[in-house]
Amino acid sequence: MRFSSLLIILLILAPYLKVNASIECLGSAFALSLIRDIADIEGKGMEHVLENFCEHFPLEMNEICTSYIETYGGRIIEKFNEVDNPDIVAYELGLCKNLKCRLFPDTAKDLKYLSKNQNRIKVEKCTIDSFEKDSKLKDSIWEIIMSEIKKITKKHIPLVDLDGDHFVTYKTLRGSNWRGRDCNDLVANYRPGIVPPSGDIEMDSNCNGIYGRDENGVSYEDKFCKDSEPMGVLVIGDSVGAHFRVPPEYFNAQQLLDGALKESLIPLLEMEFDWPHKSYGTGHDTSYNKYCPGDVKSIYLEMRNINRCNHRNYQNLAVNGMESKKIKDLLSTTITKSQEQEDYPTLTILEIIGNDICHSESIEKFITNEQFKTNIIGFLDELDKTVAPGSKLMFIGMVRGSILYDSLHDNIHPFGHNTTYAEIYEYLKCQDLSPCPMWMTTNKTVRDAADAAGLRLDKVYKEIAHSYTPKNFEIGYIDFPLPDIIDYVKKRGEPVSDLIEPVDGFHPSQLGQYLIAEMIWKNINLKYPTFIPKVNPYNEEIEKIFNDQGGY
Ligand SMILES: *[C@@H]1O[C@H](CO)[C@@H](O)[C@H](O)[C@H]1NC(C)=O
Ligand SMILES: *[C@@H]1O[C@H](CO)[C@@H](O)[C@H](O)[C@H]1NC(C)=O
Ligand SMILES: [Ca+2]
Ligand SMILES: [Ca+2]
Repeated sequence: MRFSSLLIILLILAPYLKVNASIECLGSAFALSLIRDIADIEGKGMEHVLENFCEHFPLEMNEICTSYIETYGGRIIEKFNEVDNPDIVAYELGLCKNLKCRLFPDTAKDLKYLSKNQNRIKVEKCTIDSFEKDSKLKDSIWEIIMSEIKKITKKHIPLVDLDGDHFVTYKTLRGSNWRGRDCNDLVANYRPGIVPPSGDIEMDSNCNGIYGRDENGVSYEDKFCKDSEPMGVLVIGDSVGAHFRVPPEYFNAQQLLDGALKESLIPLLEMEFDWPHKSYGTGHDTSYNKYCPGDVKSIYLEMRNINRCNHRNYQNLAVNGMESKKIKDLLSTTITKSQEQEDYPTLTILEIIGNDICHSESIEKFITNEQFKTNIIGFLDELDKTVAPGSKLMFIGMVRGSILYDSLHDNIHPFGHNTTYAEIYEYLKCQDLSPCPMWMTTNKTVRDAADAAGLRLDKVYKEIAHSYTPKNFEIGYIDFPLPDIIDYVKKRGEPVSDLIEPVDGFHPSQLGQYLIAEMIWKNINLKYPTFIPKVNPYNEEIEKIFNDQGGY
């Protein structure tokens, strides 16, 4: 049996949204549905469920959870005696301001209740800003969680960074899962990506694990790396680049009771629900993780295969919801080229495949070519001041997002209750909470118009790639390889839905990420062979002497 989780929708939407009345309503309806489902499974009554409910959440959330249950518990039990539908209970508790947007079907009991109370119950759409706190609670659970997420994610740089070089020794909180692990967190210029100032004879300065000298006194950095054309990978992107994923385990009763939420929620919050260490751009963590299983392949790993001197030279600056007008700011969170510090060149991937289109108010108001061009050029000007000479930049085109609807609309969402993706998309739109109303919609006119806008912006990229002449890098363009990877899984007889994250019905899955890496790498080699440095003939020797080069 499957059921929903209290935080689930919040989790999906947190990176995109402000706290408002809709999210309170949505979260409450899901929470109530969870309570009802547990009661069904356990058969010990609602009171028993409420008493133990907060145990399923991380300790850090115990206080908030308990105060919620104390405030609403009695009324929840009372209302569930009268109706079955969580939407109606949430409304009657004052957590939803109207009953227009409905996720759950009515039973006969619900219909009778609705007709009896029809004069009182409002069904018109509420306005977004009519959010009112329950006076009995200090803050709403949503506000607290959102403010925690904001604290962590505001600047997208590591939380504690002793030398302020943006590279650190812990993994989460924008740490080494995002940018290669620092090998000296006390010296600002010792970090991944630098040209070692004195051959790393004494110690490793660029964190690639290569240092010391051979029996003839020649520095290993000089011998193995100096003339090997080292190159780092920099990902400037959106939630696809960051690899956003909410584990579907959160919807499974047994796994939830086994502690799925309890053990994974806090670390995942610290990661902004992203998995950059398993992403197509900067993936490097090939260890098994039950909350994100599947093989890892990435542009970084390919660059490291070519040349082991590139070990740990990756930076993932992608941010969920990123769009063209904000990409320039991302560069301020990376290292800047300075006179004293020479860096190796970088292969930058610019991948913002849809938020410029998703966030449009209507199909008449898509971003114009001129605006998009201004945004991209603004970024390029900044990039030219940031990367070392000899760098490369690869534009990745826009997604034709209608493929999401075409592949998923009739499938049942992991949330269960016989709810299809099409119904979830429409429900989110009704609540004004859809992360991408232009593609997550049953309206084909809108989906097609969004595809056309993407095609138009791809042309702008191509034009810029031709006409813009930076000092420090060359520009290439390749399409977002979704059609290629769809072909690939179809040929293997697998469902296209395997490529998409089950919970949000929107982002590429681990398999999707893997195949995106494979296709992007293939296409760069095919169309821009000069962008890829040569293979380092010393790779085997490096491996022999330095093993895993310090790992990650
Ligand atoms: C699920 O919904 C469909 C369409 O509304 C219906 O035909 C089907 O019987 C439902 N299945 C279950 C198990 O409720
Ligand atoms: C679909 O969207 C278009 C454009 O916004 C609109 O004109 C049309 O009425 C919509 N169709 C439906 C069935 O809602
Ligand atoms: Ca540091
Ligand atoms: Ca080194």
